Amino acid sequence: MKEFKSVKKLALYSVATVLCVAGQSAFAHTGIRDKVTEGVSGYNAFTIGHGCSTNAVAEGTPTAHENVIAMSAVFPNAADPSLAKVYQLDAKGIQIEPALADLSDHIVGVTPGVGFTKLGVGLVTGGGTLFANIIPTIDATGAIRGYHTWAGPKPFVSAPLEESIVSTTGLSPFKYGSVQFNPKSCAKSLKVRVAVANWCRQGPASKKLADRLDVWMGHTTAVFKDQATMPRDIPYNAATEAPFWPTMTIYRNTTGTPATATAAAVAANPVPDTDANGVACPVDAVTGVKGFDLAIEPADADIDANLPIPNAPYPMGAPGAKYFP
Ligand SMILES: [Cu+2]
Repeated sequence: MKEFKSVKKLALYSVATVLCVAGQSAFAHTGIRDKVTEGVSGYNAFTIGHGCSTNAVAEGTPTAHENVIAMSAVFPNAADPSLAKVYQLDAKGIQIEPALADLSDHIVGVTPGVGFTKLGVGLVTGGGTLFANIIPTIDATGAIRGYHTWAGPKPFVSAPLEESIVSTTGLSPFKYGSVQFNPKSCAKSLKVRVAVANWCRQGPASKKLADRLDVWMGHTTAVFKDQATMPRDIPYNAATEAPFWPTMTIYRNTTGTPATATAAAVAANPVPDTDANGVACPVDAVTGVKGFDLAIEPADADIDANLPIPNAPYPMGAPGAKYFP
């Protein structure tokens, strides 16, 4: 099944896997390239740092990775707030229960009872996409909730992300909108967690193989329940540690931005002493930094509905047999 790897190739793999262990960020597990600042829209990308392998070998052990042949993503930007989970994080990044109902206290333009539609996700369908074939996931409101993208042969022929030849990083780009923190919110950042799946094998025959896909999110769901395909074999305990998610962190612009030759100055939006309800914003005892971090992630029902690549003709879905489940 797995071809023989030369010593030279193994050396390359060990460089990649060392990076994996070191950071869980750049060039490691699938992540998101850039952190962003509030009030700024732009282009970002998922970083596909390596292909699929089984969790039976610990991350960091030199091993062959299967080529990535398809990828899908689900953003936490549904209009229905029950399709996302919003958490305040403690100083160690641990999510505080219960989850918040929505982001209306913290993000400008988000109204109570409505989801994070302000994220402004947009599609990039040409000019350096990961694969030639890409279809957006569009909800009833016309919003882009994520996308599915795959290597040919249909309808356009394109190559997989070659991991069996040399360790490499693929970039799958997307657009994001301008997000503004409410001046009366204590939040100093918002971690936008995105569910991502990289497929390396296609069709029902691959279902028993642990290297058929990598699912990049913090926990299993009813559909994505195989721990061997998750970031690691042991489930995260959300009460004691921060789970791994591909994350785009949006930082509050607490200091403001001076004018440049091409842009006007941006006023500071400092974390206030107290929030809209008169509750004091927390100050970190060690760093003296005021405010807390928030995280938003797609809920299980949203992930299970939109992360699998549907079996339908282009442009409604990927051609051929279902990739997963
Ligand atoms: Cu990794």
